[in-house]
Amino acid sequence: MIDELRSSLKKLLEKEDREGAVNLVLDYLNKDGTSVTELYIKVLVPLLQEWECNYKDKVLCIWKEHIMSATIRTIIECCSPFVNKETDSSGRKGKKGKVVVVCPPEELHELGPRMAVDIFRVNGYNALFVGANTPVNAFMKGLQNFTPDYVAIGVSNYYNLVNTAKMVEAVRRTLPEAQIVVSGPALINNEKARKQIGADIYLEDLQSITLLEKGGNR
Ligand code: B12
Repeated sequence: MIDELRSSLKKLLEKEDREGAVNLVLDYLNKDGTSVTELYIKVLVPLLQEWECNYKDKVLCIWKEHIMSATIRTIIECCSPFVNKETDSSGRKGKKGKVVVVCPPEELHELGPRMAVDIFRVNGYNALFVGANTPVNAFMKGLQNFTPDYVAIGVSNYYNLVNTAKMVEAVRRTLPEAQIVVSGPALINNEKARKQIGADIYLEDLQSITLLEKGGNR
C-alpha cells in the first residue's frame, strides 16, 4: 500500500500537480492510519533522495526541483495535525527534553531537518525548527531564551562544513551544558569531518532519532 502511495505521488510530482499531491497524501493518512514517521521514511525521503531530472536543459531542472521540493514542503506542513495527534497519544509529550533544529549559514537544504523536528516530537521531545541558512549570532540570541537540552544541526553541502564547525563552537561557548547533535549528507561516510566539527552526537538518518538517548550512531 505504501509503495503504491510512493509511485502515485512520484507521478503527481512529475506532473507538477501540487493540489493532487497534497490531497493524495492527506487522504492516505486519514484512511490508512499510517504514521507520519512511516510516511516520511518510506515515501518522502526516498522520493527526494532519488529525484532526478532528465531534461537536457539543466536550467529547467532547477525549476522542477524547486516546485517538487516546495510541494513536499507543503505536504510536510499539512502533516502537523497528525503529528500533534501522535504526540498527544504517545503519553510522553515533551518528556525527553528540548531540541532545537537548525541549518548553518548558507545551507538551504532544510527538508531533512524539518522532518526531523516532527519525528523528535512524536518520540517525546519538545522540538523547535529554526530552519535553513541561520546566522550564527541570531541563533545564539535565540538559544538564550529557548535553552535546549539538544542542538541538532543539519548540513547537506560539504562547503557548509566550515560554517557548521563555527556554529558548533559558538553553541559550546554559549550553552556548554547542551548536547550538540549533527546530521546530514555532508557527514555521511565522512568520519574526518565529523571529528573536526566536534559535536557530541552523530545521527545517520531520521530513524536514528530513536537512538539519541543512547548517544546516536557512534
Ligand atoms: C530538494 C533539493 C534542493 C532544494 C532544497 C529545498 C529545501 N527547502 O530544502 C533546493 C532547490 C533549494 C536545492 C538547492 C541546491 N542544491 Co539541492 N537537492 C535537493 C534534493 C533533490 C533533495 C534533498 C532533500 O531534501 N533530501 C531529503 C532528506 C530527507 O534526505 P537527506 O538530505 O539525504 O538527509 C538524510 C540524512 O542525512 C538525515 N538528515 C538530514 N538532515 C538531518 C537533520 C537531522 C536533525 C537529522 C536527525 C537527520 C537529518 O536524514 C535524511 C534521511 O535519512 C537533493 C538530491 C539528493 N540526491 O539528495 C539535491 C542535492 C542535495 N542538492 C545539491 C546541490 C549541489 C544544490 C545546489 C548547490 C545547486 C542546485 N542543484 O540547485 C543548491 C544549494 C543551495 C545551498 N546553498 O544549500 C546536491 C548536493 C551535492 C553535495 N553533497 O554537496 C544534491 C545531492 C543534488 C546532486 N545530486 O547534485 N536543492
